[in-house]
Amino acid sequence: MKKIRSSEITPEQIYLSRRRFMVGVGALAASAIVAGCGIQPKSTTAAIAPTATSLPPADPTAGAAIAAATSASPTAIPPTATPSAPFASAATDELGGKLTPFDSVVNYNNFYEFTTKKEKVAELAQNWQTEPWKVEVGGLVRNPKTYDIDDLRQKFTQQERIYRLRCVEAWSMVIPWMGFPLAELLKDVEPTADAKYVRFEAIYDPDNLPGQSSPWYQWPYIEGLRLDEAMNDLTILATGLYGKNLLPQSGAPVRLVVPWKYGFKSIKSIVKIDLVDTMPVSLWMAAAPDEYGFYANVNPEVDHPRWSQKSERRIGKLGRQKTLMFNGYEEEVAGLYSGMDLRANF
Ligand SMILES: Nc1nc2c(c(=O)[nH]1)N[C@H]1C(S)=C(S)[C@@H](COP(=O)(O)O)O[C@H]1N2
Ligand SMILES: [Mo]
Repeated sequence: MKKIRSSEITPEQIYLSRRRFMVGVGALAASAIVAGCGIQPKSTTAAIAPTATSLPPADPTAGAAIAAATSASPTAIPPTATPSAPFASAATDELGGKLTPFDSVVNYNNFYEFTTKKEKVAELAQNWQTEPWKVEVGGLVRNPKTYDIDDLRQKFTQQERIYRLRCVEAWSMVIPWMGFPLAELLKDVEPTADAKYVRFEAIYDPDNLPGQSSPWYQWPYIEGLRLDEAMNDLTILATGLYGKNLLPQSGAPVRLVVPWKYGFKSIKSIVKIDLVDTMPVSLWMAAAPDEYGFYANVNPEVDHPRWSQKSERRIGKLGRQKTLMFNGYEEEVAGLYSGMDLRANF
């Protein structure tokens, strides 16, 4: 299916504003117009269901995780956590994908610091204390800084952006995030000319994070981006979703969101960000280097060694839909990879 450029089908005003953070009712009403154009990707009948999770083959819980993935409706929603009013039913992403219901977003999670069972994360994480919280930003910068979570919320204007999240396990959601461009934080610390990559480190707290007793992974969770990827306008640090601060299961109090890459790049509960000159080794690269590369760009043409990446299951919808190159963000990010072999650099 040829992707219809949103510039062809949306009023100019929406086109121009669609990549900005959207705040409040006006912006969401505007997105509803896009939904009316009916440009949601068609589902495909030739879908190949993944037969395993992203876990390294040795992990004994892999089968259980995929069984859980297909089972019943979510539970354990904290009563105080209902979404705020502007997020009424009609909002969509720019390709017409409906928002994934809040209850699903906060009850179907990958957060291996707690458990590999997606339906159990919310319950296990519900009393985890994520404040006070500090994020240390340093490495190859002129101006290293430690930010309190409140600094991050106040110094950088918090706005909203609706993104698709595509897990490497071939399921996806549409989530209205709240946050700010990572580029703003990086400019604040002033990377030196030697800085080529950004390395992210999540919290290490084995007393309170039961999954960190698992010998299958090297904790803490680490991720990385090339500096130009990190500076891209789509890359955000998220502090909330559905207009509320992040709940623990979503990576409170601050996480990365890189919408054109598989979900595992979007590291949760970050405590440290370093500018570095060599490519960081992520937790997933260390765990299974043949299955998880550094780039992890969503790419329907490059299968996972154990399953197809051509289609995906949108949480809350029946059937499957085609996976789009760079998760649908090709216009914005393809230029970052021109001349690169995306099979070799998977
Ligand atoms: N610290 C940390 N971050 C993480 C993970 C994790 O296990 N630990 N899982 C990743 C994976 S595989 C996905 S798909 C997304 C899931 O985000 P969500 O639960 O908010 O949908 O978080 C990513 N970030
Ligand atoms: Mo994932």
